[in-house]
Amino acid sequence: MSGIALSQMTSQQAIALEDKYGAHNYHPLPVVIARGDKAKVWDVDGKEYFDFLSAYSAVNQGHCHPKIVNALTEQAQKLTLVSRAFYSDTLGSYEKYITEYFGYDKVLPMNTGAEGDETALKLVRRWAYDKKGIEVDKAKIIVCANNFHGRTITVISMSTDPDSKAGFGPYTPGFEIIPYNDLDALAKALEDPNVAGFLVEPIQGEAGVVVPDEGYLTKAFAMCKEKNVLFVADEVQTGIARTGKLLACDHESVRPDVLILGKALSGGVYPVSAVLADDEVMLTIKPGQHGSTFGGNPVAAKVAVAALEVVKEENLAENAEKLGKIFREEVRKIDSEMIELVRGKGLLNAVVIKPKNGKTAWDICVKMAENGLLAKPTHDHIIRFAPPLVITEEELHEAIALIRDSILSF
Ligand code: IF1
Repeated sequence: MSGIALSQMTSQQAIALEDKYGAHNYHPLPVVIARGDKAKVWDVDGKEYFDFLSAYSAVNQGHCHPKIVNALTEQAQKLTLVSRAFYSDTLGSYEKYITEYFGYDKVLPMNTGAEGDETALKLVRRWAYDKKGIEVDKAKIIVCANNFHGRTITVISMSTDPDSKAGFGPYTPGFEIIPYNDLDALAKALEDPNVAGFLVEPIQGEAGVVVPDEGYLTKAFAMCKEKNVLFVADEVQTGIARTGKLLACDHESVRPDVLILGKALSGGVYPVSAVLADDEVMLTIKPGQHGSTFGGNPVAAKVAVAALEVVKEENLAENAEKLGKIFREEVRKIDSEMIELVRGKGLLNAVVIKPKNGKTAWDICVKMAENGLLAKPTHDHIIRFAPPLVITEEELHEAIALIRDSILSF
């Protein structure tokens, strides 16, 4: 497929159309992708790239995984959407499958990660009033600085990132922000009897793949239990085998009271998110109190089952664990003063870049794109490297060579 134009459109035409007719809410690398397969994508000119972003960890199963695409196309020709005004022949079996897969009583199906977080926040508040007995409208939820949980108004009300938050006020109240990976700060915040939940990313993705100290999740969970506070894990980005275990919480055998999933729950084929919890929490929401037109639709149900089956059938967590170790070991060997540090778990890694002669992480990403590897900086100085978990060891070594050549070219 090298060099054969894959699309009638040139890169320039595609970019110009997006610029003229689309909102300018992104600043993409100047690469126009036309096709994806496994760990690779091709641009409109047929140039091949390793995809080291994986649509922010949504295509863990690899681009256009045939089993997942087949699930989509088969169901799409039978029944796509009936809304939850009626039952369907697909939702119940999906709900059974996913609740047994992750070990929870029930699931509340949604579409995007942000909706998953919003749903979790509503569940925590309803549980606070109906079960914990907190005075109505007084529930507090603790979150961490530098979090990323989505782009809706309530979710950015919890944010400390000016880009995500500034200029969108007034904000939703009821959130306490503490430093990440700081148990003393958590202990202090938990003293407030109105605290209902602690919402945390087991690894902070957008913040730059910030891995907390060993034991942080275990101790934080124990402290929450002691204070009858719900431990809510946002595994939208870290879940579905990305960090070398099915869930990032599994590295510490922590079972969140509320688990939020998204992105790779569909293998990047369709928007699917889910919130899992046991009956005590889940049944605080009654008919008519929450929902979504597309939540749990037949296509999403079939796609999610296929995507989760692939994770097990292809041992994606084990592959992520093994190849992640190789990635960090090999990239740490690159002899460049631009590499400040390499961190991550499984195949969710980041390299912190020290600018050199005015060259930054962005310049490295542009150079890597020229060399056939796609990655994008998160904030100014950190490059996230997150290939599809189906990448082979041979491909990984090829990719590392491209990363090395690109960085050493400065
Ligand atoms: C963008 C970031 C990553 C997430 C976690 C919930 C959501 C996300 C831990 C919301 C989404 C995406 C959103 C996308 C870019 C990407 C991202 F840079 F924005 F922060 F991955 F780190 N929880 N993350 O990471 O899920 O509603 O998007 O389905 O908004 O630019 P969503």
